[in-house]
Amino acid sequence: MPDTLPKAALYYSPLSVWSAVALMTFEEKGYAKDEVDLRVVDLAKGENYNTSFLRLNFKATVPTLVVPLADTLADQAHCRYKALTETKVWPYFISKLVMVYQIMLKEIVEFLDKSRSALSHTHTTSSAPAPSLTPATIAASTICSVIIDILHSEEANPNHLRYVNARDEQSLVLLAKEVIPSLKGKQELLSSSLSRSAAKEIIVSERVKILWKEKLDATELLLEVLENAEKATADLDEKAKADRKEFFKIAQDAWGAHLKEVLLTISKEMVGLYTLADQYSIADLHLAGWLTRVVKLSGGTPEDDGRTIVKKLEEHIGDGFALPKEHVKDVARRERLGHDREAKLEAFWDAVKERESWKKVYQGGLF
Ligand SMILES: N[C@@H](CCC(=O)N[C@@H](CS)C(=O)NCC(=O)O)C(=O)O
Repeated sequence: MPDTLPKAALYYSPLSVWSAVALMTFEEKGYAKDEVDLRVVDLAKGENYNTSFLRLNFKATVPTLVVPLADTLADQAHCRYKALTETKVWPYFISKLVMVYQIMLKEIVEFLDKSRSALSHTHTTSSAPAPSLTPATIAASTICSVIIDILHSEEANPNHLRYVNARDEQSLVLLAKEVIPSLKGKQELLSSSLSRSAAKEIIVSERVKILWKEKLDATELLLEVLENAEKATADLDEKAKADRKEFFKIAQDAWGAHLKEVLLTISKEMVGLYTLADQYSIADLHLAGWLTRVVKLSGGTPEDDGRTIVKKLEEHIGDGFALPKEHVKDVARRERLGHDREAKLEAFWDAVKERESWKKVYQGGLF
């Protein structure tokens, strides 16, 4: 066999929520470092909109996992790859590279789970255990799907929550400082790509131009509001005033009714401690990444325990919101932490923080 066996490549961004989920899955499944090429896509520079990346994943999102197809090793002129572009099942555009192949829609997390098991270590150089993360029964699998679907719904969108994490003038100033640099990077890439295509320096399809234009418009709309953040509302012209009002309304909905509903549903569906009680599953990987982002946006720190993050989260949502308090069975931690876990997400946070996969991905801080 050639010593340059094609490897899977994970295109990811170090501060992206859903990339974190893919990285944690690698850890949980015990893959060795040399089993995947990690390739950084700098979202703050808009690298995900470069034509080379769009050829892999037209939705321009990370994580994107490019995996060699089974017959890559056959004696053929061209290597065959497919791109898995979702951390959950979702209809996706298949890249040009693989268009000729009939590809099953498989999500990255499930793919990574199934590709390494106790029985099949065929493509692995690691001897670490490979626990199954996929539930064994229909009932458990339904609970996992419900949780994963909610976390990937528009109401729960962790990136949206980040960009609208300001419901008053003071927090708008802080938000602007934090996100303007990356929005500008994206704006620069998108507008220069459009100009180069207009000047025929690069030839791209109509579909790519439409994507660039749509993303540029959305980025500029947000920038308009954020670049005015330092001004008091009274000093804004009528249009800027109306845009700010609209922004606060969207932020209020996202951090109010929408997030409350998401949190209540998660709390209802989870068995607790993890989604399926003691088994750490694919749903927990999604939840670990999502919750970490929401905790970070609510002012949480890596040192906070479950009790503290729930308090911070409830206060950040405001309006007297409280997660349902119910006894969660977690005898070991009760003894160690000295108190019972009350909310399911409190118990989940305390448990997930102790996992090597979480520690490794978030060792530099929450994001
Ligand atoms: N549905 C996709 C969503 C992936 C996604 O939204 N990724 C974000 C980073 S966490 C992204 O790539 N955003 C592109 C951008 O900001 O331009 C999945 O589940 O993987």
